[in-house]
Amino acid sequence: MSNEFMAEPSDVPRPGEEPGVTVIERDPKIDKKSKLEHPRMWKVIFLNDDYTPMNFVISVLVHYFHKTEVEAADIMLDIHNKGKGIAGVFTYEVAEHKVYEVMSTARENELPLRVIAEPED
Ligand code: TYC
Repeated sequence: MSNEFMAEPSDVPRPGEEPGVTVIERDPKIDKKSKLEHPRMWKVIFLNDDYTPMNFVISVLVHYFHKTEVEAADIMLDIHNKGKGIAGVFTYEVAEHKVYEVMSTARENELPLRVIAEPED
């Protein structure tokens, strides 16, 4: 249905054709999910091994990841039972720093604990 008040497609100014209007084209890479608006987050993942004492892992989770003793024990047991587990999710810089801190502490104590950072999907 059309009447005299309805614009024909050819009457509708296309973006950028209105006088005095400048359309800034949207970069499809800079949409709502873009890295600019939502920086990718990184999971800090502890890997299990046979030698690092359980108490050491718990204190690292309490000290560097601000877990309670109970939360830390749960996470540690999950890692122990499943092979790996997530200690937290952070921006790249923070995740990188956490990995560095934990690995340094582990090596100072001559322990083989491994911690990695992986991007979230
Ligand atoms: N499996 C270790 C033990 O039995 C404990 C452990 C837990 C080690 C988590 C590493 O990331 C780790 N002592």
